[in-house]
Amino acid sequence: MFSMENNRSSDDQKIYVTRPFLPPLEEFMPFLRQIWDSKSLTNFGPFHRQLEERLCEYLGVEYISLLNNGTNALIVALKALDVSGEVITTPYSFAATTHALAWCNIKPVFVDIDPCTLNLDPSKLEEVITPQTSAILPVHCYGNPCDVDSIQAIADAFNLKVIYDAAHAFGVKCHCGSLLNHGDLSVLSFHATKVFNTFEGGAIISRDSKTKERIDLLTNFGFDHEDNVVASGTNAKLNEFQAALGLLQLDYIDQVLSRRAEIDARYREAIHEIAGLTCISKRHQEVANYSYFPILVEDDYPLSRNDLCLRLKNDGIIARKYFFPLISQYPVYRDLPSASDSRLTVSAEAASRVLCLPIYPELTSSDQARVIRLLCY
Ligand code: T4K
Repeated sequence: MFSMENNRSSDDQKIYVTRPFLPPLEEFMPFLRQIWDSKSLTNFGPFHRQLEERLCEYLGVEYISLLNNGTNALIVALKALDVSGEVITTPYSFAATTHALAWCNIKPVFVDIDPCTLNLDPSKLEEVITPQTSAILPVHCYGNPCDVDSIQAIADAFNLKVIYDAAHAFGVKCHCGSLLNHGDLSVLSFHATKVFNTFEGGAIISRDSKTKERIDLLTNFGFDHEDNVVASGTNAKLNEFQAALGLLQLDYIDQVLSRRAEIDARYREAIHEIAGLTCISKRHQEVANYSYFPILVEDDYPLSRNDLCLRLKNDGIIARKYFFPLISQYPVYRDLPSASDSRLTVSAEAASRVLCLPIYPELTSSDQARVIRLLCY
């Protein structure tokens, strides 16, 4: 069997927060040959359609649309549902979550997070809803499910749409099956740094065929057929090279996830013994994807978070502060009334303490031991 641990080039001594998984190159060559022979390169070609079918089956969802990245997928999702006015979202995420709103001329309204899951706190949603609020944009941060039932109950009560930024949540299952079936739409990222990658890529999961059709149309300039443009769409299509890579990646996804699970378990065991470091709890989760390994550096740890990050860096270990700074602290958003630090204390605390440790299938056991040794004091 193909060994994940031996797939790393020997001259690369650095340990990164993540490394993309790539299947053996020779297995990709027949796909390339087919693309070369058919000259079908993009615009919903045969590999694109096959990948949609296989992903629906693998993820346990009914409709999926493939796009060229997760950010465009968020923007298209917002456009597809005609979201406007104000949208409630989390400041504790990657820039793309809020930037997607800004690109649609929507005002972000930041709400604080739950201290256990680091996801949007449903108990704080109601107080910020105004007549202008049209949707909620929560993030399943690190692949940990949001409290989807509470969020849906509020959305139903106030007639709001829910679009989940599920960029980290490929393959995650909650109490009732695929997490991606919650809300009106869920958005995935297939970026190189993600559990499942197509170099760049993304997807939108929808609940009915009409919505999928609208998403596909918006992804392709708004064409409904060659003589008719019915909406001001964009070009956000995934090409055949990337779709083919996705098909091959799917053959390895179970191996990728089980190697990630081993690494996750080993970190948890080790960190349990280290005073001052805590792991994020896995609530609301039946099947995890181990997409990140965040730890929180507490006051009783001998180093600050930044000093621990530096200590690792000095040894060639590139951990990352996902997500510091908060999006609400970016100069472009910090003047919004909802961005005030006093309203976002849990988020600020998490952002000041979090450090994501290296986790990826080719992280060797000895490299992981090196990381753990440096955490111990
Ligand atoms: N929503 C959420 C919640 C997200 O986290 C993201 C993306 C999005 C939406 C948007 O989805 P996309 O539009 O990206 O599909 C990275 C990724 O670029 C970004 O996709 C991701 N979230 C974010 C959390 O992380 P950076 O700027 O930290 O990536 P970078 O280039 O520093 O890479 C991190 C490490 O990964 C490097 O130190 C080494 C390794 N790496 C990276 C790349 C790109 C490789 O080994 N090879 C590579 O090709 O943002």
